[in-house]
Amino acid sequence: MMSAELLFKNGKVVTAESTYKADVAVAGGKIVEIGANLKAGAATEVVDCRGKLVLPGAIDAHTHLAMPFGGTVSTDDYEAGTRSAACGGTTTVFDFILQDTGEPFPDAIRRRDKLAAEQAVVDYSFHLAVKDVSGGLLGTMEEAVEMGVPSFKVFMVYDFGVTDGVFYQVLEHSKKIGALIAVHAENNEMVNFLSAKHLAEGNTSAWYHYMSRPEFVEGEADIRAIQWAKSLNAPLYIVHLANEQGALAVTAARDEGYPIFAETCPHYLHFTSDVYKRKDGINFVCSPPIKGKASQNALWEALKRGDIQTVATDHCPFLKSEKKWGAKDFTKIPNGCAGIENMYPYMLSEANRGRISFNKAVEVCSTNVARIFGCDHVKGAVEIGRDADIVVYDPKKRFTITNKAMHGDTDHVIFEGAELKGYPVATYSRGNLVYRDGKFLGSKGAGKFVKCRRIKL
Ligand code: DUC
Ligand code: ZN
Ligand code: ZN
Repeated sequence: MMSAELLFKNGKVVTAESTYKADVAVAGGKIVEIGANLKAGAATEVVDCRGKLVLPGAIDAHTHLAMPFGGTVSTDDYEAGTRSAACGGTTTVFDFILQDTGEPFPDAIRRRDKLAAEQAVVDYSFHLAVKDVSGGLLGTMEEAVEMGVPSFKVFMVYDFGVTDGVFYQVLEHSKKIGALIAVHAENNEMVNFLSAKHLAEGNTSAWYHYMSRPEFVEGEADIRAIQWAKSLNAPLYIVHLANEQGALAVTAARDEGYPIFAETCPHYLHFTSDVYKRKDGINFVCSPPIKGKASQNALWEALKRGDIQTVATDHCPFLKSEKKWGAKDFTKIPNGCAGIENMYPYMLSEANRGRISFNKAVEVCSTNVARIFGCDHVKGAVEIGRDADIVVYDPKKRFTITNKAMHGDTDHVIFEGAELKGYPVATYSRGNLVYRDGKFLGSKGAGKFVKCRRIKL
């Protein structure tokens, strides 16, 4: 064995498949050996992991950092967002780049990478949100794939959403170039109609955000998106799946053998639409909105069955003062919530309470994400040869989520007051300590771009 710089001793390693006692040795930022009774050299730093779990860092497949949206810019930039991520055990984030109209995709990557490279404290990669494929721009997708960004997202809603025709065209093209298309699925016409109707009737509170985008508005769009992907046998990844009808449609398509994948988020697993009746209901406004109990149950079941493969945050925080813009008109509330620091601790806590296994939490928060988005050669598991993105987790530690204890730049978290069983005590990014016992210890600009490979699903 090459001399280890770092040795995680006496912990229990958790992978997507198994849990076992072993030491983990790290050199040059990589995991170089895993086994019993590994010896430390004179210069090896030993991390005592007795009674702890040794986990791969989470990979957040869905963030919106410093994103212009809803009349403002999301609160966390690449520095604050990745700092918060690190303190919640997330060691890689996939951020969405919103293409400018007329902008070639490689230019969009370069534009955002300038910011991320300078600011990120943990590793990052991107998905490209497609606005415009006219005038030869479709052809620039391939260069983006070659640059290491093989995943693209289309929105079926918002002013930057695409037409059905563009969605289909992009799906068709993705097969030729080894890309994966992700979709934000909601029926735009229905959202616009129902929003206008509720406002005209004087129904202006956050509850009517949910009533304008109820279960079927998302479910119908999921079914339509799946239908098109099936017709092309193109892989499709549904982001932030939040409803039962969609979960059943994904399950049916997968049972038929189609490469359809789905992600959900902790807020859909933890809360129900009742939050929109709360006094602070505006703070929970995101799209798709949080749905009813039947949908929540369906998401957990699909996750357990493997029909939902990933959990991500859709981290898109706004300040309370910005959320208040919509206190008297739900359509003026910037859509999005913070979550980047809560995802892994929440899923691991649910595992610790017995709802899922720790292996499942690792699978959906890390291993599957790396595999689906083409970075499993370096990320997503405690395995020899992969980056030493490691979380030391104490299953006995109790933790209450408060905004005060978070490390981002926002002023509230929707999980305020949630009690977790177990919490990460340390996070390492490529072998460098970035978080320990409540304190951020990383540095701005240390995060590196993760070059993803062509998608093979
Ligand atoms: N939904 C949100 O709630 N925020 C960001 C973008 C999105 O689709
Ligand atoms: Zn979305
Ligand atoms: Zn999103």
